[in-house]
Amino acid sequence: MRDPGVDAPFRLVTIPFSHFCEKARWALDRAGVPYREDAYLPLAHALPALRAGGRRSVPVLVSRAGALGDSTDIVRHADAFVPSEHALFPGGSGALRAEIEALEERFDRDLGPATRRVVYFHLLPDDDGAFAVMSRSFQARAAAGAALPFWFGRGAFRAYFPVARAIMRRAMRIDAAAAERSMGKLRAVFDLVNERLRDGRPFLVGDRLSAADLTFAALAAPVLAPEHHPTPLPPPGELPAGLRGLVEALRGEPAGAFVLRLYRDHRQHKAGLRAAA
Ligand SMILES: N[C@@H](CCC(=O)N[C@@H](CS)C(=O)NCC(=O)O)C(=O)O
Repeated sequence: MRDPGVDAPFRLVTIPFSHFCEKARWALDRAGVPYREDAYLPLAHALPALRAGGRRSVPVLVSRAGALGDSTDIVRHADAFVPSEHALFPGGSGALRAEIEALEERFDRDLGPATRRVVYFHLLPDDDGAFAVMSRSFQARAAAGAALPFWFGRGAFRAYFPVARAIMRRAMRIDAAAAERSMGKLRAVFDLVNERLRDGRPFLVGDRLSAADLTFAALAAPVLAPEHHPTPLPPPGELPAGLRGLVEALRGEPAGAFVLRLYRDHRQHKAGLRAAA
């Protein structure tokens, strides 16, 4: 397990179950960059994110050199720590790199907000279930060394949860009409990825894992519940019926199977590529 000590040169401000945070975390873990995760609840994250030098959103990566407040910038930064043959962005300005950047951008813009809204739409009505999922993600990150808010205890989080839930619903426009629009965007991105994978290629671009693969997997994970995720959703059988049906259907598509494979085969680097190289 990585050393999450207070002396770690990097600090990552997160909401532990956020998929944009997972995207950044995956790139950092893979690169073997030592960081301490500071995990916050939605809404409670905004002030620490701003104070850290980012915007209101997480992830924010803080180092002595400054702050990076966007997951794509963090992935690029992590890439500087890995040998070039393992880089998520190939060097130079070739066609391969442009293709990876275009896909990453599309996933960030369309897929990330869509999966978030669709999952919250299904999960939030079940007060106890939603609380259990979020609470478990904090515990999973704490077990991996993350620092939790000082007031994080079962009682305090439970009391705060309905307030957070109501504000999340309003801030992210989580209602049936918006969820339906998001399903359309999700569908279009899955169609694009299914089409790309149709020829049996192992990765979306080129012959090794790239930022396009990692971004697709991290941002699609909330609708696929990969077993090897560091803050896993419950298995499909324990999810609300609407979400269970969606997870099962998407897992049956090439794009869904691809994400489960990436999590199984590429998310478990304990020591990081830098140490392994
Ligand atoms: N473009 C940003 C998006 C990050 C993002 O949407 N983060 C969400 C959590 S999944 C967030 O912090 N939302 C709360 C807010 O914006 O106040 C990135 O790639 O880092």
